[in-house]
Amino acid sequence: MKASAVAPANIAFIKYWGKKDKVTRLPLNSSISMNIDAAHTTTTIEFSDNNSQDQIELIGGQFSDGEIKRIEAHLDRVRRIAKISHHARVLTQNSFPKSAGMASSASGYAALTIAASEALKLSLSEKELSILARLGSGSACRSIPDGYVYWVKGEDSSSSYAYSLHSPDYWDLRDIICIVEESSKKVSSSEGMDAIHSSPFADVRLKYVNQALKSCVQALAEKDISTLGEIIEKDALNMHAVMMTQTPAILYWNEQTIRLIGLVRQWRSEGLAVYFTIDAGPNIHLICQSADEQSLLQKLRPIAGIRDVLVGRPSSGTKVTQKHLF
Ligand code: 2P0
Repeated sequence: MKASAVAPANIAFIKYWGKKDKVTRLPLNSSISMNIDAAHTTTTIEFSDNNSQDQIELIGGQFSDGEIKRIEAHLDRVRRIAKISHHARVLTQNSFPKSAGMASSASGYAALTIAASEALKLSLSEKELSILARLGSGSACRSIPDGYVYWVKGEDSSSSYAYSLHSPDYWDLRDIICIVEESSKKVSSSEGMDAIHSSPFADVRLKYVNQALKSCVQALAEKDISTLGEIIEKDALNMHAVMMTQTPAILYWNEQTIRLIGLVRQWRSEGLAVYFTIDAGPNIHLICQSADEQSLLQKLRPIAGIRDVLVGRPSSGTKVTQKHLF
């Protein structure tokens, strides 16, 4: 009853912000993302009747008590499906340091879901695995299928899951992640998105997003970088406008974030097809085609205030691995 899995992080082109149901993490809107290889999580799990309690550890870091409780609740979901009561030993490693300010819940819950299902030989379909991962963390459902992914919001828990729109080698896009702050975020995305309806713009976002999803699917189908890039930027700004106008207001950006937004616009006016997106933190993701990667990296090199740069390539989804962490 032991298995390991490797899961990619994902970057959303159309964002998930807000839940219809907190318990089942049913989103208010569908979302679209790309799995990225630069940031991934490996998890090994072993269920055994020798364990008197779950033992959950992070290599090179420490889970908070709240994080441990949330992981145990996810193990309980898997145990209920398998109809067992064995406790588990779980060891997890992120390819990126916690200090990189990267979200790890998507890759974390995707890896945990696939490793646990494999260890218990649950024989779940990709759709069922995506649903199960979603119950751990919403965005984790998008890290299960390969490449470019659509998370359909669904009507209820059994119809809200993610599927692959395109394989990772369909289009060689890049997500150049500029780390501008290394501390973890002040307001967690779970906490932040629960207050979405306190923004007067929440309903405006939820109306606009349906057309944005359609346009994004079409731009991906046509491999149209300028249309796709504009949709990605517009959606990030739309989501941040909601965040900034919630009560309490959330401003995830810092001065480097704003500086880089300006530079992206300048570089674009000079002919470089680069676009930005920003998640629930100050780090900025630059989206471009592989042919522009080197010129972009060269432009980023002299900029003070960027602590680290990760180059994300499109990746497959979560896979079982034979490389166990213990
Ligand atoms: C996204 N985020 O679509 C958006 C953009 C953050 C900003 O999905 O409460 O950690 O675990 O379901 O999955 C982060 O949200 O939230 C997220 P929970 P999650 O990538």
